[in-house]
Amino acid sequence: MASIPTAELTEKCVNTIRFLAADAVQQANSGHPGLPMGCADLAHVLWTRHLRFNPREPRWMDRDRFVLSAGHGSMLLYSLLHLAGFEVTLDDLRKFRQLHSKTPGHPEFGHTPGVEVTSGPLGQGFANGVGMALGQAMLSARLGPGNPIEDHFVYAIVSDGDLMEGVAAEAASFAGHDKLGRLVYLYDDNQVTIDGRTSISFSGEDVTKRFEAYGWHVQSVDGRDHDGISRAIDAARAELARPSLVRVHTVIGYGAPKKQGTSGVHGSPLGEEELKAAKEFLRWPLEPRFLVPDDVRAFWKEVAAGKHAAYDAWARREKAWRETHPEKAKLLDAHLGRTLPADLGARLLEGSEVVDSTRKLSSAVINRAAALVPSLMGGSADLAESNLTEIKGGGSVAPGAYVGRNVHYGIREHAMGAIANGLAYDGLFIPFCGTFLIFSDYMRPPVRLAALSGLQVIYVWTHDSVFLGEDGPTHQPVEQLTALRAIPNLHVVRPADGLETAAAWTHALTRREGPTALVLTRQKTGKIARASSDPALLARGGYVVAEAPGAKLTVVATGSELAPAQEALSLLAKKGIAARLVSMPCLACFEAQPADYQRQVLPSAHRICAVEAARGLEWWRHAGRDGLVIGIDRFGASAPEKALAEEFGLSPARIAERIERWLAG
Ligand SMILES: Cc1ncc(C[n+]2csc(CCOP(=O)(O)OP(=O)(O)O)c2C)c(N)n1
Repeated sequence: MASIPTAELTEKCVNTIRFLAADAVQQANSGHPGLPMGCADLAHVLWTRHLRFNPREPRWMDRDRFVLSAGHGSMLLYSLLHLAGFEVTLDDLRKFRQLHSKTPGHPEFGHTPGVEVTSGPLGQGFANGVGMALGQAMLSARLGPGNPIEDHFVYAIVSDGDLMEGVAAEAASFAGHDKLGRLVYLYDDNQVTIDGRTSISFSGEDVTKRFEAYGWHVQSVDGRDHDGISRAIDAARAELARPSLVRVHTVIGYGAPKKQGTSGVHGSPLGEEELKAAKEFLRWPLEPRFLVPDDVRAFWKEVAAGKHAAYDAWARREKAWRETHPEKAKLLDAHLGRTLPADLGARLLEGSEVVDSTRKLSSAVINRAAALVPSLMGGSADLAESNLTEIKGGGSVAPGAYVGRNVHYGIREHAMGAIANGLAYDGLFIPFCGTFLIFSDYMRPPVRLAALSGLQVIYVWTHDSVFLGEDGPTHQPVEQLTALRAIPNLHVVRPADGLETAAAWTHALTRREGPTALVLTRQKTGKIARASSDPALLARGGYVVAEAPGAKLTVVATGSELAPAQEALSLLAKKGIAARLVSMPCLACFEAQPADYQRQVLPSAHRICAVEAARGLEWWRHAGRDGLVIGIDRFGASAPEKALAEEFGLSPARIAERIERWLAG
């Protein structure tokens, strides 16, 4: 570690962070200078005295994770990355918030070296960090003492907004229950948000008592007291049985004489006059902008040298550990690579000819996959019994005992999604998580972020239509499929039978560049008579199940509607109406196919009808103006499955009737 610099140099280092941020926001004429200016002290202490990182190897497996949950303060992170020697240049800082720059408005994972998570939607980063700490605890438990990922901590800067969001409450409750002691969260307790002081909306609760009640270890410290901050971090790290929150009392926009401590430093530049006044107040040269004084550079060089030495020592320990633990080393590599067997698809297909609900068929696939993929881990939001997500024999993750493969998220869908993202950001596990499809609405923010950030997360969403039956419209998804398919880079897969369920899981396990949602039935689905069960065909997202000579009509269906659609086509055939049947378990995968394949499946000369027990707006772009979408455009009803099929016109006879009427009209 670097020696602690003189008070004068320390002040210079902190002001460097402040004014890199303020200058960048001024230049971009947009952004938030307040948080970086207020948090510069605590960030300086954390990054120079505590955080383990290696700019030459930003993804070093045992680095400390740093999450800027309050992503609007992104210039704080970019300034630190620059000073610490990550591939973020002064020029990159000058291009803050510009098109294709490395320094977008909010941190984006995969875009800037050293950025651990995409943050900005408040509360998400808080919960992501919990996922990272969970992953660390789980993998470390599997590898045993002395392993090469056992030392790191997850640090975050969280703000008033983060703590007001419900997702943070869910995640904090989960972390407290599971005793995730390697979490060290620094709360930027500045009592200001956009609309003014927190007294207008956040005064009724005592954050310290709330977090203590969750089972956290809570401390308070002055935001300009470097030694105090450092001691609080030491104490937080020493408390391994409880997550830690350090309330750091800061002044937002510190140094800006007129605006500090007010929401005026939020969401817009200081302005030339106030920027000048701030520089004068803190005795900082007015020019040049983006100034990094030589002695500050030299200090950070020394810091980096200390970090590199720590890394080198770790690398030697890792090498020795690998030699003495060859089996564990293999397991570690299977996690690091999220390794899959070459014949995964074929192995998952075994036994897939059984007819059952797709959730039950999925359960069988999960358990086959779990035996083949060590990094696969599961969990559900208190619906494992209904989602059938349990990895049998995998054991439960419990407070202080992390070796299991099944996480009990409790009834915390929002945090579950965000924790799964944390696991996926780290890339040490392939997490899947389950709930009812209707409650995907409770998970939507992290699902969107998983898609945006290209994370491999698998959602097991069961009870996927009105056909879940008697629970009625509160539990019956109608518009969810349409809404989910609108999220770019989310693959929504709704398999029809065992074969498609196995193929769906193969897709989800193989696909690394984004999340995959498996949408599964509660009820048994019918048997499909198919021309081919070639896995390569299934992987195309949409394919012809049955041709019909001379047909001018193609009927597309998904999931539980495929079998009744096939029956409906038999009824129509008896009346001399020939129609081809197409299954389209994954619309996004199909739309990524070459145009000629798409035309082969949905010929332009054909009339197109889509059948799906859902809102179905997206099917119109394939059905066209003279097409037909047999879907559901109102909320469901509480009734047995059969009655619902009649009521919503989705029994084979009603489907046939509707198609006939449409053709006649
Ligand atoms: C979920 C969500 N809602 C709203 C916003 C818009 N927003 C950005 S910053 C902010 C308030 C910030 O207050 P605080 O978290 O205390 O940060 P500070 O004022 O300390 O910078 C809001 C509402 C957001 N980013 N995320």
